[in-house]
This record gives sequence, C-alpha cells and structure tokens, in this order.
Amino acid sequence: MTPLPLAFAPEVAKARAAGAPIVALESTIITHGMPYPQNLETARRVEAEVRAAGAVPATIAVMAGRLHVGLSDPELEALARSRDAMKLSRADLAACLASGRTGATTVAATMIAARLAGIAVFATGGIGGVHRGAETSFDISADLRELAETPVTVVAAGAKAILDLPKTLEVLETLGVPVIAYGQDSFPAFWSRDSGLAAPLRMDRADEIAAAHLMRGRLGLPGGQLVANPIPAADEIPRAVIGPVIETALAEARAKGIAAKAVTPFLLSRIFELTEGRSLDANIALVLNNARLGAAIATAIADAA
Ligand code: PSU
Ligand code: MN
Repeated sequence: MTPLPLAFAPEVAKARAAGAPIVALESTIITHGMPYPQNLETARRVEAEVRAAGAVPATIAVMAGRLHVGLSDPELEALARSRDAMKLSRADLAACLASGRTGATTVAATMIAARLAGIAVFATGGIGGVHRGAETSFDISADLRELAETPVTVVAAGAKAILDLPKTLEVLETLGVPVIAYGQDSFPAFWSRDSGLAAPLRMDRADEIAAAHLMRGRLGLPGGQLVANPIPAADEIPRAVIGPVIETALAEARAKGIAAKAVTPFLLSRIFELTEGRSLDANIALVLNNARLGAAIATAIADAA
C-alpha cells in the first residue's frame, strides 16, 4: 500500500521514538480563528508554552498535499499569512491531501491526524458544537462526532459560547463523550469561566484525566474525552458582558445569510471588532492555559505507559 503522506517535524519524530509526551495543536484557529499577525504570535507562544511544560508541540496542517505533524517556523508563518487555506474537517481532509492542496485542520481533522501519528492529547481554544437555531439550520459541528469516534483527549475552554451550549452538552452525552470540567463543577463558556450549566464530570488533576484516557482504551471504547478547562479568572470576559455582543454578532450573521463553514469564523471576527480586541486577548489566554494542561496530561500518559 502506498504510505500515508505524513510529514513529521524532526522534533516530533524524535519525541515519538523516545515515547516522550507530545501535544497536538490545530491550525484552523490560526487561519480562520484569529487575525494576522496575532495568529502567528499566538501559534508560536502556544508551542513555547507546551515546551516550557516539558512536552513537544505538534501543530497539524496540510501543506501541498502532505499531512504535517509539527511545523517549522517558516511553515507556521506561511500558514498564518495565507488567505486561501481550506478549512478542513473530516469531510475535506482526504480530498485536500489527494489534490495536493493546502488547508488548516479543525478540531475534527486534527484529532484524525493525531490518531494517525499516535498522539493522545490535543489542545485548542474551543470545540465546535450545536449552533443556536440548529433545529432549523441543522448546523452541528463535525467536531462532536469526531469526539465520539477518535481516541484523543481534547483540552478546550468548553465549546465556543457562540453555540447553543445546553444542546451541545446533550449531543455529547448522546454520543457517549466524557465531558470533564477541570477544577470546577460547571461547564466553562470559552471567554467566561462559567456557563451556568453543570459539567457531567469533574477532575482536579492531570493524572486523573490521563488515567481515564487510558482506561477508555483498555475498555476498548472508541472516541476521546473533552476536557473543559476554564479560562483563568484574570482573563475572562464575564457572561453579562459578552452575552449581548454574541447576540449582536448572531443577528448580523442571520441578516447576511452566513452559513456552513463560514459561520464560526464570521462570528469570531465580528465579536473581535465589537469588543475592540478584548475577545481575542481572552481567546489567546485560554489557548495558552489549555496548552499547559494538555502538556501535563500528555506527560502523565507518557509516564504511565
Ligand atoms: N478554537 C478557537 N478558535 C477557532 C477554533 C477553535 O479558539 O477558530 C476552530 C476549531 O478548528 C473548530 C472550529 O474545529 O473552530 C469549529 O468550526 P465549525 O463550527 O465550523 O465546526
Ligand atoms: Mn458548522
């Protein structure tokens, strides 16, 4: 069989050979989630945070038909500057690779790449989920089904608060995805620490989360875990402040007929404008925080192996 077009960065290849902890990172947050140059600066800082915590970062992206697991700094910069990278989910990954194109991986596609690369832990900002109005639009992120199928532990600050969080939690429960709030009882809401909804599970230590990941494997259960890590208190935007901003952005998206893959990038960029950059500062802080916890969980899994 023709080998997979996987390209490991030297640092990642070395860590794989040594059984050292690795944290996968996504790239849609770079191309479609943040403006240039903050996207590049954040991608570099997230990688540095993972290294400082004793693990190796592996940013995932498709470049010219190869699935890169770990990017060089020039590759990271090219991706951050590109304006035409595809947004790749489970549905698009094979087509992008087979046609030699370039694209950024969402949570779903990054999980698929992490599994292929033997990486157990992945850190990002917030997963996709059930959009508000999904009862008429049917817009439910492929991230949810991926969590049900692919055995990777995903560290996020909950699901993005632009979504319908109660419905997102219901679908995760239906799909059998463990949702573990880290260090608190409630499910976090991305820019805010508290969604007002109880999280189904709570854990206070990285090694407990690692043990649960390994136990799922031993039970032969497919699928991953969602670790919902609240944004640090100093960086949060309270729900009362961000709530009306989200409503405004959602109303604009509806009026403009924004649909499908464009919805999340449109909302994030409008909320950035409406908060004069405050939402981006919070987004950066929560991703860095997730990178740290991801490194701790990856280290605990590597230690147990
Ligand atoms: N986290 C962020 N910013 C982002 C994303 C995550 O802080 O832009 C991306 C992820 O790639 C996630 C995607 O998979 O948003 C969700 O897109 P959709 O709602 O179209 O499934
Ligand atoms: Mn969608």
